[in-house]
Amino acid sequence: MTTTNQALLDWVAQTASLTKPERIHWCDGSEAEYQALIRLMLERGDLIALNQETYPDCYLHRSDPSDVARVEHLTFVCTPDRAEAGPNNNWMAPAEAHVKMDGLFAGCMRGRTMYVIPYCMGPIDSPYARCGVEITDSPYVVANMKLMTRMGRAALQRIEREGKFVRGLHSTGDLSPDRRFIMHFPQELLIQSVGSGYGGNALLGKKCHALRIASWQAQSEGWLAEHMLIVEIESPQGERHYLAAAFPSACGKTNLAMLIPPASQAGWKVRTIGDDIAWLHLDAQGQLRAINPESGYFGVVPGTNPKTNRNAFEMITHDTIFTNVAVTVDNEPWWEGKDKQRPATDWRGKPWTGGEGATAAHPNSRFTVAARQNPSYSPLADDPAGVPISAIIFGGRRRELAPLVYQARDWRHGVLVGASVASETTAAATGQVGVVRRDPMAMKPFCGYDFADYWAHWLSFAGKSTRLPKIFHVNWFRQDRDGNFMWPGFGDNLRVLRWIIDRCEGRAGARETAIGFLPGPKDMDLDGLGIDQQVMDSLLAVDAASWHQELTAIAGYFDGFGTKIPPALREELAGVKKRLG
Ligand code: SAT
Ligand code: MN
Repeated sequence: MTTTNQALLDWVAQTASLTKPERIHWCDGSEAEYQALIRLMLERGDLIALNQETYPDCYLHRSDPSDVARVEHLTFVCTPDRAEAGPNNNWMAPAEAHVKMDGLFAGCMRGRTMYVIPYCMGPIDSPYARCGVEITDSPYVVANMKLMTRMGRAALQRIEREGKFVRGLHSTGDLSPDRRFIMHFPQELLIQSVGSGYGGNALLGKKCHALRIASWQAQSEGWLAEHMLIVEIESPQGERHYLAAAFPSACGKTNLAMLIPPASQAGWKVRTIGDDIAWLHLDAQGQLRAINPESGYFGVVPGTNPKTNRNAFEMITHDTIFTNVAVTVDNEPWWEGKDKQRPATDWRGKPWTGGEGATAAHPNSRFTVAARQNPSYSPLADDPAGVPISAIIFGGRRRELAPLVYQARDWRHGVLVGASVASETTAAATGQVGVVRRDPMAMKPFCGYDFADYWAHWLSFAGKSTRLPKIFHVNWFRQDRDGNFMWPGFGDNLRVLRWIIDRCEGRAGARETAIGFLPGPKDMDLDGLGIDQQVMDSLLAVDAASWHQELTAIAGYFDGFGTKIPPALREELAGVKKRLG
């Protein structure tokens, strides 16, 4: 396979002369190609076959122990003007970054195969979809891209039709953290990543393209590229709604997107459109529509079981690549929260000995699986027109303060709600876990330009449509004094989603507070939940003193963006303060 696109041919030739691969393989995206890659990786020891009777076509990849998560401190946005990247990004001048990366790429593919992966983010025939080409020397990356994107021949044909594509160059290099960089050149529609083979660092279609570069394109073209799941909810009467929800990595997007209604919610159906990324466009009628640019999931494994997420549990029993899980004596994958078994080896392949605080599976261990394997998969995920969004939900992981749910007063206030999201850090990125940090719209690690400009872009939608989705904030993670979760979460989150939908339809009551609208005691269906009224009251309380502190923290955070902060956000903040009294 090769191409008629001259720019692509030239780039492949230039890249080959820089990186010196032994051979070049153009990926066609076929099943035969995938199987050949799996065989190659099995031979090389890059993959280990799991129990093929109980887990057919499932494999385990153990990454380098120093390479187990995204590396935000080594991720850069390289714009000519530093101010374009903003205080929310690490910045490097493009010329300097190019010299550095060319040095690291020089000869890095000697003795290796260079894979050329044409891919399409979004349904191939969607006007909202965008293409890219990733060049990589990692067969593991190719196999993951096959499961997670529409890659190969059809994508290449679209590239040849359109001429435009995002370029992504990746090499695992020597996997040394000292020589690891993930660089973005938004003006050049170029990504360069070296020194990591893991997830968002290496699968360049995902966070690098579909969020950092796409958010940049979206700003200039009038749409939104967001870190959001997309879920379809159907009532017992057949009424369908589509919700988009932004939570930081490892805060339950996949679980919410695959929610299984509990017995008390008989007749409700939940289907998954996407679990991580949404591209949102206004249509000619002013309706915001979403597509999921991906076609597979790269989900957190630990905690997945039939109670927390039966759909995910079932979909990862075949044709799945596991990364950094533990293994049982029966050669089945194992992770914390799976079952009562004791693993034989940990994620590094060492005999499992347990020990204080140790986990057998890495906390950021992942499954890679095609979306079609999900029992709750919605065929609308392949609809070129996307789905109409009724509500946008922001959320974070917060032990205290943020109530279970509240509704923003209007779009402008909703942008403030999104911009002030804070969440406890998780194992999805290297660094300390459990510290509260600001993570606006759950995009802190993913917005490819200055947050102040990004918020201005969000605000601009208020002038473009009178039919915008309603905006909400949720927090499933409130804890009591003893550290117990106060809200059951998982399937019971449907009760909250139902209130959200009813608010969108103008059929649910609410009580107005300083921070927005919250459900009153009778406004949410709590039948059969068995939760104490006292606990509910505290889940839905707005404590003025704590919120004053929060507003001060938000104002301080905004100060970090200097004079670029849109005045509307300051006004909204002042409004909340005034209402708090
Ligand atoms: O490593 S990824 O960026 O793909 C997963 C995540 O952090 O959301
Ligand atoms: Mn994510």
